[in-house]
Amino acid sequence: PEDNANLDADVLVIGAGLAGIYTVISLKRLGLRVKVIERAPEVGGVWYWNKYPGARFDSESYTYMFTFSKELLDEWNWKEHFSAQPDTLNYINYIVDKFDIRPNFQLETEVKSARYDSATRSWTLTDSTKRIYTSRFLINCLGPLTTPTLPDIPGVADFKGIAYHTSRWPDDPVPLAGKRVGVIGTGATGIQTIQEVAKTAKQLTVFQRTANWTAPLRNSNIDQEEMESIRERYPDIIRACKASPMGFMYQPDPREALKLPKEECEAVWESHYNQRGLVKWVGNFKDIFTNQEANDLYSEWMSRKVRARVNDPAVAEKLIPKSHGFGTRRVPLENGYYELFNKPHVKLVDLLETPIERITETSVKTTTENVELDVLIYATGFDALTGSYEEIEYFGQGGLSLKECWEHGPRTYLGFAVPGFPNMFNILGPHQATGNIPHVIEYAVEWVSRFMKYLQDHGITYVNPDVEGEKMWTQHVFDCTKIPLSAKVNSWMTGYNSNRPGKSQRRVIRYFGNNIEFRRRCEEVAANGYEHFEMK
Ligand code: NA7
Repeated sequence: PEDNANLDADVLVIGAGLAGIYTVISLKRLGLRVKVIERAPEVGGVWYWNKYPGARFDSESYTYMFTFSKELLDEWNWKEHFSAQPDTLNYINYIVDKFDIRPNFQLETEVKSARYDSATRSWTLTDSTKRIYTSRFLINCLGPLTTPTLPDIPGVADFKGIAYHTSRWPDDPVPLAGKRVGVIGTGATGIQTIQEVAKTAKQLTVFQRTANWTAPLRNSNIDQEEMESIRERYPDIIRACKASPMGFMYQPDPREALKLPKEECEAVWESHYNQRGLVKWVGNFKDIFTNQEANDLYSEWMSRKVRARVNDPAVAEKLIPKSHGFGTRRVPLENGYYELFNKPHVKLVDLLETPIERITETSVKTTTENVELDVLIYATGFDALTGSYEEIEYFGQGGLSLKECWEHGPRTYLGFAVPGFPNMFNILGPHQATGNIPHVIEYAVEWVSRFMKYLQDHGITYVNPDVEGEKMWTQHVFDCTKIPLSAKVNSWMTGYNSNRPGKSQRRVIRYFGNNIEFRRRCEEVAANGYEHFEMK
């Protein structure tokens, strides 16, 4: 098992998104032979797949990026405060070329299974053409929102017009101008899509089941002068992100909404509303996130904003979420979303009142109407976090199946590793910190890379977390769900997916702890010589 030479790579990585890309950059620095296998025809991961109309950051571009290279920070100029998908994909390709890692990627290759062999301490991956790839280590960079879900509604396959899930949008332009378009889903994706499609469609019907909170984005272009001033502030911005619980440049306001005079609260909220970006969510008073009464106050204040922007009071009420408070699901940002519903060609269908009965060859049929459509867009989300792991068959020691191990929900050690699956690490998988994704990826990849260096330095060819570590971490992950209100509502973050059997109730798949605490715990494990990892 000490000889790597007859293996195809020292490390095989699955997935060529930001996590896979930074893994290659980091591990190449250790002199390791790294190969990434990716099913898409291009690198980019989520930013390759999600090219639906209107796809862009909701986080400020100059915070939602890699920070590991000063040169990269110096060279890359953001065009907008909230980067649109094509420019983000350019950014990713720029990184791949700058660090000269394109040869490390094998694209258009779909891994179907990954099997660990105890005798050789190696992994064998098999792709959809039965070709095999071998390595000492396997790093899964599958992405948390990878596996799209179509709605579990009769007739989905019957529709004869143009139909796409937003994350499978084609490269060729989809004719939307002058068409009758329907969008199912009003999550972050639906809200972006709706705003773009409404610009040219003849008629747009929005099929909304759960209304979503959204608030102004206030995007604008960044000229050269502003970019230079942002660049000067990079050290401060990066410091702020590292000091923030979710990795964004805003800190939660340490004051409590419940303890402040109403006028003072509302003045802060008004000021946030008029600013660009996520401050109105992640920069809010700290009790908004944990105290229902405080959250109710803010949600009521936000509801007034919706009512002021929508002409028809009945439509406004439908657009105001009733089942969850502001910020307890992912808050997308908007530019004129509510005003769209004042336009004659945009219609809201409330699926809670009139559910979809079926999709026909030409229409979406609800309990009260038949909406004829040329184009049907499914913005119906993903089988989050665990879905991508279920698409590959993982077999660990003695043929142990990951599917079976995770049958009642994922269990990991630090979100990085799973007992019985030696020499395998997960980046941004279940039970690992999330938030500002590029920052989270940077930390996770750097932690794993430091560990790989340690293994290299100590001549270790076998590493496997123990069950005790898994038990402790899983308990910690469960404990972290006790406080935040976001852990108590149905959303992809709580493992809820009405379209997948067995997933229509909440499951603990996400880490609800904060990034600072996550890093503290991971650093402690490293400082203690990687406790709870068995090594040979
Ligand atoms: P989300 O946030 O999971 O949203 C999916 C939307 O689709 C949501 O409004 C769902 O309503 C709706 N949906 C799903 N299935 C159905 C069916 N069967 N019928 C009607 N409506 C349905 O996914 P997104 O792609 O918008 O966002 C994912 C993340 O990407 C986002 O959080 C950002 O981080 C980026 P429901 O709420 O289930 O009633």
